[in-house]
Parts: sequence; C-alpha cells; structure tokens
Amino acid sequence: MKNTFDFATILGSFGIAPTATVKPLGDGLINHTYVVETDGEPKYVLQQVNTDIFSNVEMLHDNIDKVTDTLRKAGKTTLHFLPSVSTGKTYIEHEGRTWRVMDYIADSRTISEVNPVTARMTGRAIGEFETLLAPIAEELGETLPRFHDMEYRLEQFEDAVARDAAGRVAELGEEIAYVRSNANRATEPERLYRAGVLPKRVCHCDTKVSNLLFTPDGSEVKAVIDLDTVMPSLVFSDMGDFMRTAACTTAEDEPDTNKIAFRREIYDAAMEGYLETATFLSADERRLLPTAPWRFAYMQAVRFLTDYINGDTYYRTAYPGHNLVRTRAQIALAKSI
Ligand code: GN1
Ligand code: MG
Repeated sequence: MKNTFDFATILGSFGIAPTATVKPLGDGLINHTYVVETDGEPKYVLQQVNTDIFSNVEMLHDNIDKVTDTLRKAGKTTLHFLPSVSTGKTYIEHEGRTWRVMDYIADSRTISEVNPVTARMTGRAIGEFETLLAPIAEELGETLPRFHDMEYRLEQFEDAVARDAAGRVAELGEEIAYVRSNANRATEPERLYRAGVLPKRVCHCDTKVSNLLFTPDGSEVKAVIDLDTVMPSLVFSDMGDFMRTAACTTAEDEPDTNKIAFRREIYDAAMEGYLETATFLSADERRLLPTAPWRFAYMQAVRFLTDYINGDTYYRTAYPGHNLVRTRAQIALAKSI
C-alpha cells in the first residue's frame, strides 16, 4: 500500500502553502491523521478518511456541518473544516482517496489519565454535548448503520465464527464462551428499544478519552473532537465509551490483564457530572445508565474479537495478535466492572 502522499497538492486544494510540514498525529484506529505545521507551529489537522468504513462521505460531512454549526452557535469550541478551493466542500478526492483539513485547536491537549475532577468535567461536557444536539436529532443520518447495536455486533461475531476466515477460532474457546454467555444480558437495551421503552438520542459514539481536548492545565474540557460518528444511538454510547477508556487503569490494549481494573471513583465522578447536564434523560434511561460501562467494554471485546477472527481487516494493528490482546483487555475490564 502506498504510504507517502502528495501532501503539497492535497494541502494546496485547501489553500495551504506547500511549504507546510506534515507529521503523523494521534492514535486513531480508523482514519489516518496528521498535524500540519507552518514555521514550526501546529496550524491544521489533515485527515485521510477511511472510506472502506465511512462509505458515505457526503452524509458524513453533512452531519458534521450540522453538528459543528449547532455547537458553534451555542458558543462552544468545535472542529472547523476548511473548504476546498475548487468545490467549496469540506473534503476532497485525490488519487482515489478522501482528504479533509481542520484548524488545529490551539492551547489544548489530550490526557491519558483522568482523575475524579477531570472525570466530572468530562461527564458534564458529554451531557452538555448531547443536550445541545438533541434538537437536531431528526436531521442527522446514521453514517454507520447499527454502529452501537449490540445485536448487530453479535450477528457479525457469529458470522465470523462460522466462517473462521483466518483459522483462529480453535484457539479462542475462552473468549468465545465469555461473549456467548453474556449475549442475552448485553442485548437487553435493544429489546427495550423495540418495546418503546428506550429512545434513540444524539450521541457522539466515540467518547474515548483521547477524543476529548482539555485546556493546557488539564482542568477543563475544551472541545469534543472526532465527530464522524455523531448519530442517533441509545443513550449508553457516550458514558459507556468514556468509562471504558477513562475509568480503566490501563490502555485498551494492555497485555497484562492483571493490571486491568475499573476505577469506581472515576465512574462516580463522571456520572455525577453527566447527570447535571444531560437534562433530557428519562427515568428508564437513568435507571439503566449504570450498565453502560460494562456494556461498552463487552461490545468492544466483541468487536475486537470479531476482527481478530476475520484476520484483522477493520482495526489498525501494531503487531500480530494485537486484536486478541485488545479483546482480552476488554474482557478483563468487563469482568472488573
Ligand atoms: C475506533 O478511529 P478511532 O480510534 O477513533 C472505532 C471506535 C472504537 C475505537 C476503539 C468508526 O475509533 O468505535 O471504539 O476505535 N471507530 C469506528 O479504540 O469503528
Ligand atoms: Mg478517534
């Protein structure tokens, strides 16, 4: 696969001088992300969109435009995409790939370890994000259909097991047994949705802690980034993914499962903040919210395991067996929760 790109031409399409330098940024598993510097200062973020996964780029960017407009009007710092010089759209096609450029959000940083104070701030920020976007629920398309639908993830998992494309199923007895023995419990929200008990809300759907920008001293959430997956979902998505990453004692791919535990004090603080700002919650949602962390650790285990069984076709991996290490880490976390 080609991994050097004609950055000068791509950046030129957005009106950026070819003298800018481009360096890899972040640890996303789907898109390729770079920071663009001019005179040694970060100015833009360049991204190649993974169109194998985000196949409807038009809907993707239509959603993002609506989300960023709404957040900006509410006075929030949010992503700002540059228009293409020739088409005015916020993405371009170049040599069969899709590219986009955002302003770099200065005076911000990501944090890998939260404490109860930052967890509470983040809970508030997530609740506020969902509350501000609730009015545009009807206008947003489902960019990745059934993205956080547990029944769908389990269907994909069972298909993968049946196909056994990479010949790996035989070595996965324990992991497969864990998934199957918890499948009924994990799919309760989908049944409640069909029964009309739970509604869909506008969720970010990827609130892992690395998708939140904090102020330089780490004390406040400056912006919620990575808006590709903002779409209608059951309410568990955001607190689930946040707790899965932020309330875990390790990274999501820690090989030593003995180090993995759920930090209850982070859960308590984040939930307290969230409940202050998520003003739209129904009584049923409030009652079931405590199941969100387990549900998302479990869902991520199912997704990593499915990808491992399929021969690592979805998530970017750094070494052979990475998806299995990730699976075991998420199962250890789910058990700890
Ligand atoms: C992917 O691209 P990234 O790293 O922000 C994935 C999320 C997973 C996450 C696990 C579109 O997010 O759903 O939770 O990896 N995004 C997509 O780290 O599948
Ligand atoms: Mg991301």
